[in-house]
Amino acid sequence: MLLAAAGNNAAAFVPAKSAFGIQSKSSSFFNNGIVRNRDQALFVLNEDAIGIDANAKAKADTEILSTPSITIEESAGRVTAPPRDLNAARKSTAAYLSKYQGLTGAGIIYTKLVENGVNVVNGYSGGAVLPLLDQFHQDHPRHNGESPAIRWITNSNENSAGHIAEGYAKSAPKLADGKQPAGVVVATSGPGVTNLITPLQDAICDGAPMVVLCGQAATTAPSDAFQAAPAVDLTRPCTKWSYKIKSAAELPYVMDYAFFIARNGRQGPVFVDLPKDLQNQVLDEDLIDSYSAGIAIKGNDAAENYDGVARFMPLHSGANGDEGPTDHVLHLGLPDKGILFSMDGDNSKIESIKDGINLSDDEVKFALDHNPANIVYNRDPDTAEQTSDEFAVGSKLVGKMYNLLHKAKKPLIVAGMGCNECPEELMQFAKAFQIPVATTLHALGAYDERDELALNMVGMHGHPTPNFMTQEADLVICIGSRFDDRITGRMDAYIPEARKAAAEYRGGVIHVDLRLSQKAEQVEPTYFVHSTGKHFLDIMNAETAKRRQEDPEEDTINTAEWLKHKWALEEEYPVKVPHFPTETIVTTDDDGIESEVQRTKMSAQSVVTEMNRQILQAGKMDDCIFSTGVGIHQMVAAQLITWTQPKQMISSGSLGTMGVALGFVIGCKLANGHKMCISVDGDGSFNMTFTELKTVAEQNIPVKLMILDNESQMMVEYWQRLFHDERYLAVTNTVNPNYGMLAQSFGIKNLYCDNEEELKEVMHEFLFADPDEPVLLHARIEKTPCLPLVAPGAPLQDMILEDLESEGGFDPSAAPS
Ligand SMILES: Cc1ncc(C[n+]2csc(CCOP(=O)(O)OP(=O)(O)O)c2C)c(N)n1
Ligand SMILES: [Mg+2]
Repeated sequence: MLLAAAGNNAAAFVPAKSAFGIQSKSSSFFNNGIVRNRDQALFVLNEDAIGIDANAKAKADTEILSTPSITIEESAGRVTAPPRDLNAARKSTAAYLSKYQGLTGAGIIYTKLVENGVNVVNGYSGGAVLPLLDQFHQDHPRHNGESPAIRWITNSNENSAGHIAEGYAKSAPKLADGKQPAGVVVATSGPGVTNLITPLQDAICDGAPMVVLCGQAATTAPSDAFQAAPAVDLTRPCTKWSYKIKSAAELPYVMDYAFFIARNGRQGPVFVDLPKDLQNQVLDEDLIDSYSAGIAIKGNDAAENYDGVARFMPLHSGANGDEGPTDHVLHLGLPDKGILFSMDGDNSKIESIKDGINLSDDEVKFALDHNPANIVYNRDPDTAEQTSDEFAVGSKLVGKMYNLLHKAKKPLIVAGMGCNECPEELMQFAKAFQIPVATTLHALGAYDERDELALNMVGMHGHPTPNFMTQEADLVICIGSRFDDRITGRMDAYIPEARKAAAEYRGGVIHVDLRLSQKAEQVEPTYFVHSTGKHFLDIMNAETAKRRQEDPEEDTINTAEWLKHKWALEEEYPVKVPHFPTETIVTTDDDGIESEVQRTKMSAQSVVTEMNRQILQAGKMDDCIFSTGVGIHQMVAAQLITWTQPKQMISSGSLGTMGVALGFVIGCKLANGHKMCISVDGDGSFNMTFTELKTVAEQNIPVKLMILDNESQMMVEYWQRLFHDERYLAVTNTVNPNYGMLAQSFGIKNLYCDNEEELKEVMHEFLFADPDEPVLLHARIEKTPCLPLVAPGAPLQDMILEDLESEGGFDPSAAPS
């Protein structure tokens, strides 16, 4: 529906079939994997406005699309042609801004939060953010005495506010546009910002969409003003976009852009720095006029207009700034990562398109990591020659890939985060070829573990069977995972059979990722599909249906032996649950009367197994979401919970941040009020952030908080046992609080259990007795490691399976990081 004209030497694009359509691309355009002149993140006016040349259309092959943050109307019946010259651009900018005339910067932000569908914000107060905070107050005149559209939640510190927003964003159901909502945080300058660095880094690592809005010292303040911090510099490396506004007039664009960037491509956090005076600045006619008049054209004098850091200005959409119409196009972000966008004809919507502007290599790389091009690449193992093709039903390389899938005798799917959006499509694909499916930590539940093809979690603490089978597989289909070292073991020993099969044209590696930069980053793929997991599965499922309709012979399955092998391995190598001997102990009751009772100590594994059993038995697993901290308890939960739904395990998978479980579970409950949200936390992790119990109590958020207390940072303690001759340092939590009393002091119901005999009953009460109020369970457990553990530096199949047996003798430098 849209598209830009191209200048000299620039790529031309056909209009998208729809705003969310699939595009194709000529091979000449992406030979050798080099793509030029493609800005997937450009936003321009509608195609009529730009006047696409019919010949260019005919020659063109593809367009890649990112989706807009706001619904796009089809161009038919669209409003008037947009401006074609600078004056018109200025006028239309002024017209758009006048919608917000009379509001302060803070008022515009609040309005834009509402426009972007935000209904809850977590945060913390501070002088620099007072004007924005005030907007949330229910007595603020903007609410006309009604309840505010946005629920404001005060946390105990900004760090938790960030984790809550992340938990919200990671677990929330999709919005009408098919994408996750962003979690939103409001905080003050200086320490407010620095407290947010960990959640921002966590969110960028795990691809969680977040919009973080922080106050800043006034633009007139000196650089060393009280609580001023170089917020944009601090947050730039851990955000997709970090920007300090220069005028309240920018805010309508900045806010839409912030949500767009956070929620599109590979999702992630954005940061907006809000000087206090600009939060108070009123967008009046004069400001609108002066802002609109300041619009410049990017052309040959582009350098003049660049401020070298972050920029925001309308610019010329013609290639190289030479010829072409002047459109209402805006540029935000760093020069090398800037993203161009524009409002449509009536200036009410952002549209995403691409354009013929020449891009630098960095810009191309950035753009291609945010917008899948739907191209499949094939590497010939003999000649190393690369070919590529459009990724579409019936294309040559898709046909070849299908043949390989059909031929393989030992195929295995590694499902990563990219499968979380498409569990049905994944199951359809796996069933069609009878391929077993292993999942990464990020994708637990993307394949229902109750199904017979499920292999459960793969990797360092994965189940033994998927680890063994990965190494034996002749074809590895990795969908939406980056081959992180946590799932591969020693890289040069990874997937030897698939590598051999690739050389013999009977297998290899199919890698699907929406980031082109992941191609051959860790593993040289036989096929690389630059696409989303969902699109990959849609196309392969459609190709399969077509082939089988044409030839029923295609329906034959070659994996029967392979599946028998799977079930045999699973029987031989289950994940073990440590049990302790039963002891007879003497207890004294309140009246001082002694009696003997049988007591069996618990392990993290036995507690999680009992929880899992009861939830499954009650038929409630689909209605549960779990968060974890980082440590043994996290891996035990990953191994032993029967995952049935994607986004059911909310954990810090990439950064491995302790202390997130409480914030995450609050965010999960805020986004999924009807679900049972349970945090499975470790004592060390919980100790980091338990101040957030205040938020739980104050807001009466009915979450279930389980603390697996082994008085230790057990994961690291075990490494010290294996790799440092039991010299334990910094890992023992000898003085943990009495967690029950701690909960009690906030008025939160609490339970305690330290033995298997009482576990069943206590667990039942914890899970089912109080659906509408928060409950804390202090489970006192013994120290047990989480096994299997792939020995560091060892191949994936080389696992420590039993405690005691395989300890010691490892190279200390090989300890996991
Ligand atoms: C913020 C942070 N600091 C340090 C670490 C390193 N680390 C990984 S696991 C772990 C121990 C976790 O202890 P606990 O939460 O009690 O879990 P357990 O292993 O005992 O189940 C540590 C210190 C980390 N991942 N995150
Ligand atoms: Mg612990």
